[in-house]
Amino acid sequence: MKCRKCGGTAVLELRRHNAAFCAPDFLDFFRNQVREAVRKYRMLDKDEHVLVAVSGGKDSLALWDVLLDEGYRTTGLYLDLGIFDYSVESRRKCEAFAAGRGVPLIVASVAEEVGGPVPVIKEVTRRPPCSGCGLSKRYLMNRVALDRGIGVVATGHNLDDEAATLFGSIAHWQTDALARQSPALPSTHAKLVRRVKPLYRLSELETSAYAFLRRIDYIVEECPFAKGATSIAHKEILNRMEDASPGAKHNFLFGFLEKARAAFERTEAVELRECARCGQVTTGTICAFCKLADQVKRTL
Ligand code: Q46
Ligand code: ZN
Repeated sequence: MKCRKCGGTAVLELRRHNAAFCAPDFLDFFRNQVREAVRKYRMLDKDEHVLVAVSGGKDSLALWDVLLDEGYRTTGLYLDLGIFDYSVESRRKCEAFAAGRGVPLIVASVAEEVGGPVPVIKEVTRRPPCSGCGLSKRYLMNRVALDRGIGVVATGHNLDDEAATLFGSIAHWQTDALARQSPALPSTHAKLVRRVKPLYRLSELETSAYAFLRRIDYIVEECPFAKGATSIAHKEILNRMEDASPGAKHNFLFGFLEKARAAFERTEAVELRECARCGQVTTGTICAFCKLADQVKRTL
């Protein structure tokens, strides 16, 4: 196998691109894909301060690594979900990464903010753990960014994540979710920061290869609650499609973004208000996060 760019020995074959790369040229390819994502969706300004949400996994740490390499001013945000050893270990990975690069890392604890960690939220609400966890993550990312005067949060969602989310939304025809599915979500209220996903063009395999070649020490284990999550089942279906026809995942996601997404965009604006309790944005009187925190505190 020869590198498509330099003709040297390739270390990685990317079937969907019908190409193989040596290590330096793969890293170049990877960075170019991130640059292209940022350019196409005008995700970030060069001198802008970026809050990078890190979980300790390969994707988010690879994202932080590329953004630092590209010269962005970044601060990491680790949300401690309180999920047993998984959270202890993943926090360690983020702290070690930040210390190694000499970059700031903010740690916020779900248990402190909500009144209980994710496993307790799951018991109290009797809902799937990812429901309370996802809600808390979205809320805290936005609030921490606002509190620090940072206008944009970057997350490590990759092509596989985005394609699986799209698959799930289509399977249930969740038109609101389809309207929101985008590599870059603009701010629609003074208290909502922008959200961007600069890795949306890169597959899970590619982020793993990048993290490996850059010697990033990340947590390999998945969150214990990820097992049995429907998103994993959707990823498996998409992987089978990809095996049979390389590029299928890419075509599925990119075809939607380019040809179909606009059809789901809402015409009438949703009225956004400020939560009577915490001041964050909501469509009701009290936001979903404050309601969740109330429920947890009442039960404990
Ligand atoms: S951390 Fe939280 Fe994920 Fe674990 S509980 Fe679900 S949402 S799976 S990315
Ligand atoms: Zn609130």
